[in-house]
Amino acid sequence: MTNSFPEGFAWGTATASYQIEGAVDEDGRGPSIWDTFARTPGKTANGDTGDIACDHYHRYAEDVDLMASLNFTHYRFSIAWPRIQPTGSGAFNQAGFDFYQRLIDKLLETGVQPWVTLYHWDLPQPLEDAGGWPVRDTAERFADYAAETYARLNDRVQYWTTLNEPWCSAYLGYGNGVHAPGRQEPEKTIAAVHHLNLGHGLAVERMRSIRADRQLGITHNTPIVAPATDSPEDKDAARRADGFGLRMFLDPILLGRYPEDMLEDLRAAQVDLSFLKEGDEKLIAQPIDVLGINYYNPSTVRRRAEPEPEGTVRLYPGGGDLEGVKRGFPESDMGWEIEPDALRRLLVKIHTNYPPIALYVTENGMACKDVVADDGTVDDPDRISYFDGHLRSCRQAIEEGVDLRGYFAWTFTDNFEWSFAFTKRFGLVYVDYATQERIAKSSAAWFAGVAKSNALPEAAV
Ligand code: GBH
Repeated sequence: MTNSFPEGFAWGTATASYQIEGAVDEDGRGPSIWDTFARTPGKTANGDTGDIACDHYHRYAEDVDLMASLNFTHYRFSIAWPRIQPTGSGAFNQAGFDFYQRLIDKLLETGVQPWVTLYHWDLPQPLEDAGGWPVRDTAERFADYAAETYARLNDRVQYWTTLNEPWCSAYLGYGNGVHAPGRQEPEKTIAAVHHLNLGHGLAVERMRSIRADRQLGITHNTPIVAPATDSPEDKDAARRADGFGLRMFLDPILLGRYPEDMLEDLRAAQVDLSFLKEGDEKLIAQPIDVLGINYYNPSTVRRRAEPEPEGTVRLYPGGGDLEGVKRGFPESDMGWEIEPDALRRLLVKIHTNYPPIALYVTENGMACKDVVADDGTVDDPDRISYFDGHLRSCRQAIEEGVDLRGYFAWTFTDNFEWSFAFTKRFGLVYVDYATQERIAKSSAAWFAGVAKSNALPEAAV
């Protein structure tokens, strides 16, 4: 097998607005659910917020120069809805568009292709106050925002994805509440899933009618689930975890219908499905051009026979007996298991089970305990071997027929890691938050070599 990637393979890094931008009160930006959540005591590590983060709003030009110097061909970033439409409906904010215009101009000038994510979790707070994603109106509001943003920026941006990881928005936001808005109402999560799917479909329909020849799609963190044992109970647990995590999202978009076994389970768990209207599945199934997959770790589940521990908050309605277990793989600083081959299996599975679609790995990466050495450098060999292993896995998937067109490392610089705030580092570039100094880690140099040669080194790292 060759170590080269197909010609034109996209090499990028990915980021998200709230994790890097800071400048939360500038130029007319409104508050998002992440501002509110992060400012609520006890929700994030050390009570930290994204108020300043990497100060990317002011440092975007230097950041892009550094990115270009590392040979990246593409950059996946998200647009902050509350900069564009401060209250989530009604008036648009010109200064918000101006920032992204400047960023896009700078990218194109330096030869980096922009890839836009329209929603990476920063819902305008007034929309949450009106009910958030469990409410249908939020999907309509998202489509309005997406259409206007696309109308203004489609001239120079070829790649557009609607949502980043709606799994997180629905189940972490409204199920166990570890993400904004922090609600613990698992019975509402399926309404949130549906309205996220619907918002995606409505947005794609509107965007396509404005200009048809752009690459439109969505990014999912679909899990690759295995049962802990071969017992019928664990196999059924795996079916359900795969249903909640992968099929409730990919089936309506790519097959035009929700999985029947999941709808049956939900009805049996007394979940009110009246939000599902005639014709919705058709709206969700707009043709798309690209599917982004974010992958970090394998998932192994069992069916817990014992009752849930006191105080457990469920992720899924009727899912109290689903329990993740570890297989004994090495772990990242997040405590997530590392199994590069699972990425190959995930890509092959999607390729096998769904109609043909161009796939991109839109996130993959590892948190490490990075430290600055006395000579001012940051050496992160574990991250290099994580990337090397997962890229070999991608290479293998391509060999097996998967139409994989690109790979985005998570992430460019260390940044605000949601509820873990600044205690976890995922970057190729180290950030000293006291000074905002950027230091390219050894993984950045390694990646620059891969991107430049469009190939992996001969021997695995
Ligand atoms: C992504 O989410 C986000 O898009 C990005 O913003 C974020 O910074 C990045 O990843 C790193 O976290 O139950 O222990 O097996 C990642 C979504 C969902 C990945 C939960 C890990 C299971 C952990 N995550 N998942 S575990």
